[in-house]
Amino acid sequence: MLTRRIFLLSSVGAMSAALPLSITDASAIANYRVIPRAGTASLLEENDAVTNVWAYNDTVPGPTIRVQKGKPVKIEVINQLEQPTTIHWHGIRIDNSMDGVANLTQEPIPPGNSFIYRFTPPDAGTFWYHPHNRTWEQLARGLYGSLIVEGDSVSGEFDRDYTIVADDWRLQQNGLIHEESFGSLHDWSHTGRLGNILTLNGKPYENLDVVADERIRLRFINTSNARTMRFAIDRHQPWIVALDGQPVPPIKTQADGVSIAPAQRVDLIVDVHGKAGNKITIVETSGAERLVAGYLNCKEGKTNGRKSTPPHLAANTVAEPDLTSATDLELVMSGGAMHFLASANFKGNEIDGRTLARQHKQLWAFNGQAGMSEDPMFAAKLGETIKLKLINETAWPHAIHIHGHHFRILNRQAIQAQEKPVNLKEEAQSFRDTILVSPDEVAEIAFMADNPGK
Ligand SMILES: [Cu+2]
Repeated sequence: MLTRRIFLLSSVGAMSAALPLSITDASAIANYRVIPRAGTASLLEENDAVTNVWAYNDTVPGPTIRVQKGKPVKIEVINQLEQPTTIHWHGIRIDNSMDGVANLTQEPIPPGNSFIYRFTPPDAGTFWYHPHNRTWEQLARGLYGSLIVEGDSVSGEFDRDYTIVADDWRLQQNGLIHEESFGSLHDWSHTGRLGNILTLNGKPYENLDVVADERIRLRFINTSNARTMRFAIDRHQPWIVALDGQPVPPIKTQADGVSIAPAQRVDLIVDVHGKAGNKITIVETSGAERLVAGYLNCKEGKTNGRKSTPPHLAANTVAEPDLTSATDLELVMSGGAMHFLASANFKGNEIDGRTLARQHKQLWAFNGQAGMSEDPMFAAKLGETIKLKLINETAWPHAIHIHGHHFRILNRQAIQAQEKPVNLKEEAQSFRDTILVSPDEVAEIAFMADNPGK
């Protein structure tokens, strides 16, 4: 009964508890309060076990933060976890002090303490938020939510606007989160923490109401730790209209859908074909088996019956990199299973790979450096264009994300045959904040360093 949305790892069993979220409306500033704490969620099917989670405001995903482009936001975070935490606002080109990276841009928020984040989102689009302290655990336990910045479309352009937050959870047979594997060196040295249970918006099967002939916007967000997912709408060929919150000219998706690496977002426009009573499946197609993840349920209703290509979303103002004066840099990724590090620099000393793994839990290196370096790996002047060659010498795909900036992808080489192309055509026309670099791939990105900080 569970098999349709279970990834091939093992299986499990679940249910839910959602408290109202606290949003207070002030005059000019959008005010939110976000409380991370332990709770439960119904990730499995009716009458199955409840799952122990950590959640923002007791819901998985956390509350949708919906704000306006160019309008200030204030978000109070009250940490009711037993661990220090922070929140990172992924994809928001934000003041560095508000970026939420523990021990780099702020001290982590201790248990029982609070922190106020203030920012003014410069871009309209689909973003998300999550902890940036022990992310490998806090994210996997359920701490994430969507952050929608409005202002890229006019009202009435789409009949509905749905956000679909996709996650894979690693659950045991009894429905509880598999805790023993947190920090597992095996996961860390291979492809990361993969889950076995897929949820959309924290539900076993998401059900979204639509009317036949409607034009709907679906904002997909991949909040999993490590799994690149691929989504398709059965018998439909949607348009991609934005990647990582930045608009692209509408491009039809491939027949098997659209690929979304961890932390990436894809906005789709779907013109719904169907009759009242039809259930249109949302399928996950990255594996050998198509997993049914949810449904668009066709209802009776009036339609606008649009047939044309959808309009472009309104562009954001992102500084174009100046390739004529760019500084060329390289980021070489090494280590991990299959190509373990011979040695790397760690906290100022060259240490052999075996000791790095056993004593320091360090398995990977950027440019021969394991963990964070004392000094910056690179420095840029304000307004300087950086051309960064991402060289993946490992046997594993890596999603690389630049904070506080969006970049152009200039080129990609040597994609292995078994890897499906990651929306190459669309990527070439977009700014992104996260790029999936496949094993043995070299990808070149460029951005203007216009947002000071670490
Ligand atoms: Cu980010």
